[in-house]
This record gives sequence, structure tokens and C-alpha cells, in this order.
Amino acid sequence: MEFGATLKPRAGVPIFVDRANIVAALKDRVPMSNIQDRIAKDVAENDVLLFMKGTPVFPQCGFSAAAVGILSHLGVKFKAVDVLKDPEVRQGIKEFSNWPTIPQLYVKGEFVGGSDIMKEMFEAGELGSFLSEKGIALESA
Ligand SMILES: N[C@@H](CCC(=O)N[C@@H](CS)C(=O)NCC(=O)O)C(=O)O
Repeated sequence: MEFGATLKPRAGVPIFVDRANIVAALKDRVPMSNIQDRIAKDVAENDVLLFMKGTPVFPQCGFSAAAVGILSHLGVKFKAVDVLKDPEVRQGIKEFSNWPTIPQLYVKGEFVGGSDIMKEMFEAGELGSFLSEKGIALESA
């Protein structure tokens, strides 16, 4: 049977089989991609990506606030993902990196660490140079 065909079921009521309606109906039942694929895509598409709780303007956790503070101090443009908006992302990101906590910083597809690692690198002057080596622009530099 071809999409767009008109069926005549026994009751005699024609049913129009429309591809768009079938896709829309299936979308709710079949995930377009799993959470790991979604995370991998986001990590691949954003040079500096921070998974955090809350937003850069309203962080919902001190560790996330510290991560944002460090990146902002360095003048790094970054994309933030609020894991509190989606429990699947909150769990999925831990499995993606095999790291149990949030925040999580990714640079050019590479997992860098959480807020403690960011703080240590920043205090040692290593985070700025790491970002520069990766080709990330630092507005404060
Ligand atoms: N030592 C961690 C601190 C982060 C942390 O402990 N995060 C906790 C509380 S915000 C967490 O993500 N817990 C798991 C969860 O809430 O899903 C780091 O360096 O980032």
C-alpha cells in the first residue's frame, strides 16, 4: 500500500493515509534518537559546553555557579545545558562521561571535568592556556 492512498475499509468510510500524520503519530512512540546520541551531538556541535544545574544567570547549585564564574571570568563563550530541565539528560550525562556529578565541562568534544577540576586548573593558570591551545577565544586575554 502506498502512502497517500485512500483506503475503503468494510464500513465504507474512506481513510486517508497521510505520511505526515503517520510520522507525527510514531514520533511519540519511537524515540527519534536515544539520549546518548543527543548528548554526543550536543558535545560535538558546541566547542565549549557546560552541563549544569540551572542557567548561567540563575545557577541552581554552588558547584554550577562556580563553573559559570570561572568560564565567565576567562571570557569564554559557552553553551549551557540545564540538566534540571530533563531527568534523562541529568542521568544520561553521567553515563556519557562515566562521571557521577554535575557540572561537567566539555571542550572541543573532550570531557574536561567538574567544578573542582576547573577550579584547580584555573588557579594553576592552566584552564586559560588549555582553552587557548584548543583554539577557544578568551575575551579576557
Ligand atoms: N566535586 C564535584 C561537585 C559537584 C557535585 O557534587 N554535584 C552534585 C550536587 S550538585 C551532583 O551533581 N549530584 C548528582 C545529581 O544531583 O544528579 C565537582 O567537582 O564538580
